[in-house]
Amino acid sequence: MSLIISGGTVVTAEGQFQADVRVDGGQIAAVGRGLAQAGDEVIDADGKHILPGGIDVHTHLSMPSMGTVTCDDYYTGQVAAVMGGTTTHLDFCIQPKGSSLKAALDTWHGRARGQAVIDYGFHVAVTDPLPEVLDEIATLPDQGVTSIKLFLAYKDTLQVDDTALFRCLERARDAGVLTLVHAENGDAIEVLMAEAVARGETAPKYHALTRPPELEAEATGRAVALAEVLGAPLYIVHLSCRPALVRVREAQARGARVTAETCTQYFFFTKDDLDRPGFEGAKWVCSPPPREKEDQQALWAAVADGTLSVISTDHCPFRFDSQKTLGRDDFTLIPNGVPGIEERLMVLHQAGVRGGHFSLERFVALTATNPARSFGLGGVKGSVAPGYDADLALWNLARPHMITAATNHSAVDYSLYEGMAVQGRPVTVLIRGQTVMHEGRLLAERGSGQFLHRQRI
Ligand code: DUC
Ligand code: ZN
Ligand code: ZN
Ligand code: ZN
Repeated sequence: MSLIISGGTVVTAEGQFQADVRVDGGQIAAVGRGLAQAGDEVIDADGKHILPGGIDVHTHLSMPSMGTVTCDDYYTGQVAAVMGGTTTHLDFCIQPKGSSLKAALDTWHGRARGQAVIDYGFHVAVTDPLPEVLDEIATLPDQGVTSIKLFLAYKDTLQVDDTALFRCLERARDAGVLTLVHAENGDAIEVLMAEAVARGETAPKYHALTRPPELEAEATGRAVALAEVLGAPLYIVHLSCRPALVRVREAQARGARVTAETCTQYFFFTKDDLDRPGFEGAKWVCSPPPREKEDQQALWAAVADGTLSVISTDHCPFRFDSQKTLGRDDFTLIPNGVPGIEERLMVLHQAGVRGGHFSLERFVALTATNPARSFGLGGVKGSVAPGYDADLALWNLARPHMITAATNHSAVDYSLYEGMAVQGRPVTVLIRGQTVMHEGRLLAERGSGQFLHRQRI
């Protein structure tokens, strides 16, 4: 007996068409007209759009940072994800200094095991590039991990120097591993932050003012140059501004193996949001910070023209009532990060598709198909086609919904999109053919999410 999802409009990166979807053994067996046979279990998708489940390749669940830990664990963060139509995420496993990458991965596996309700994988952030750690990069693909991340900011905690970046790019290239870079010049930022604090400039807005776009562009250009010399693949995370975009576009025109993502929040907010009354602006403190209106316009154009191929969240939630407050008297102590794993698809559908910036097909490409292909999940996740996992989000594109923290599922106590009205939301979500969400009810069993062994890049 098969499962048939009948009568909906299938949407892929390439097109949309009326079709049934036949699911056997958790995978899509066929997509076409009139697939239902006697005895099949049928889900009626009449009037619904059948999208591949969203893939969010940039999240931070249960991550220790700046004296606290992100407030979503693998359960709450993934429940929030699935409620918003996301069925796979890639999370950052951070190497504690002195530790092996293997030990760090073991810790992260321990956090996810028994908790997960969606499928997941890990990138490893290399923070301490000891010789034996560099050697370990070649062993990562056998552990199912085919991406590493390097921070060029967060001096004295996460930041690595150019020697480490260059060596890691080289080792990663040889191992079939993609190198991700957080591109901001952490040395210059450190000086600007110290000078601001010395002048008594301690409010949240100074977070944005001490991280100017030029310092993102500089670090982006530097990472691009090192990768180009090596012929190594490079992926710039959370690109936020026009000057950094220019570096990526130029590199791509030269034929460099450079891809980049932006994150939802950079389309919606500006540095002025950090200057909201009182301490409210702390809710928007993330790095890079929200920029200017012109940057938003540049990002919309870049996701439409292909310069940027992925939109992720950088979901890094800290509670406003008890965690952001660590920086009440000094913006440099505000934990960096914003939530968004539940809102991503709904607000991007609203502003991106309804707002006329890109098609529904491009929305699917940016939020599911391209992320899968870029991160070693091509042919497995991210499309509605035979052979793919049956990770499907049935959307009612006419359904109105108001975004509010009160009905969100994350453990965080605010939403950046509070009060935003959207039309269109996922109403049923399947993972490997199992219904895991229906009409806002969680149907997944805790622990049913699987770790994904990703292919070499
Ligand atoms: N930026 C954030 O805002 N949070 C997590 C890490 C990062 O680079
Ligand atoms: Zn019907
Ligand atoms: Zn980052
Ligand atoms: Zn991040």
